[in-house]
Amino acid sequence: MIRVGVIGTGMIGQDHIRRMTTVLSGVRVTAVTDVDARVAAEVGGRIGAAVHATGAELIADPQVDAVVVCSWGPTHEEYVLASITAGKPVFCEKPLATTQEACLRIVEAEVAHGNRLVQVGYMRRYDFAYRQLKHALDSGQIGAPLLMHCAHRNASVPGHFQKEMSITDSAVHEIDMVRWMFGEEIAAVRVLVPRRNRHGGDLQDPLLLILEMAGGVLVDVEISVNIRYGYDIRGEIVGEDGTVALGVQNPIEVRREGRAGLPVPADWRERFLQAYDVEFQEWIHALAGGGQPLGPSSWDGYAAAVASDAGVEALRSGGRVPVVLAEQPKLYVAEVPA
Ligand code: NAD
Ligand code: ISE
Repeated sequence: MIRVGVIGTGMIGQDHIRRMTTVLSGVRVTAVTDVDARVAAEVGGRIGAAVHATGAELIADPQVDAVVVCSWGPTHEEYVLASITAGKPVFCEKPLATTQEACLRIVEAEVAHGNRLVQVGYMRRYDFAYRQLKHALDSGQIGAPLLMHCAHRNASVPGHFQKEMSITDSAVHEIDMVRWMFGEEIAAVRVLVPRRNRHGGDLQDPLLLILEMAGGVLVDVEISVNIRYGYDIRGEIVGEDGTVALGVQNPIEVRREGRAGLPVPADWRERFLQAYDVEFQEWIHALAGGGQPLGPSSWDGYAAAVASDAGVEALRSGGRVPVVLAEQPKLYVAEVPA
């Protein structure tokens, strides 16, 4: 039984606590903390977990074997580094940290530790449909890939969402996904800016990212954060001999009042429900018996941060921004990209 402490009991923190408490096996949430002490006490009380005043206290708790970080992005570095110092495995929600420099400090700390402790929450790698897409690509049935078209549409975003976050918070999922899908790094990023959606207030919404893969595949990503009708994630790969796309995700069709329709998920919790379950169950299995995490690593978190920083720079400059990575430490060589 892996005993987990959760830092940050907001939206995704509570969702991961629910799955670790009521869905998955081999895991127990023994401690929680949040800067909002009221919400931490409420969540901890509900599941009978210890409620700590700080993340540092939670990481030091002998009843915590592994840490899950679900607080805001700018706080991730501190908690991931503290977990590495304590020698405890840490699952960190994306992004690993909000700057590439911070991600590199995490990589260096893990390399100094000597073995993998960190996994980053890039859950699309665990989604059944994305796994099928990758399987179809790898089997060669559509031939060599040329292009990928993606759309990442959020119904709405919170008031504190800033225009760069369309890249650093949302498109970062496609950035990680394409590295995994094509098994190669992103070479450069461009951002095109269409007419602004009137529902987006001051946000520049939507955006179109163009990712150039090292091998020449071009990926376009529409990022919309005020699409209103629901949460819609799309992907289609164009190959020399055919195409393969994410299919319709919903298992039911509703017919009423002369129309047939497919319900659209409200948000990421609904669309990626099973992906998060698989992601966490595989993480727990990997840790059981003292093993290392096998999912997205701190190197993946760093590589995604470099490409997302390039995207932010491309948004500001309007130009093509190359993605230049540090030398990859041996610790990660065998596994990245898959
Ligand atoms: P949220 O605002 O609902 O929750 C974050 C919680 O962290 C809040 O309760 C806040 O009080 C707490 N917090 C902030 N600073 C803290 C600190 N220093 N120590 C302890 N607690 C602190 O946000 P959310 O939507 O749950 O997002 C949290 C993280 O999860 C973000 O990094 C976000 O990018 C990521 N996320 C990932 C996915 C995914 O699909 N993988 C989806 C949503 C969010
Ligand atoms: C959110 O933080 C997530 O990670 C979701 O998966 C993503 O779709 C959304 O755009 C982000 O804001």
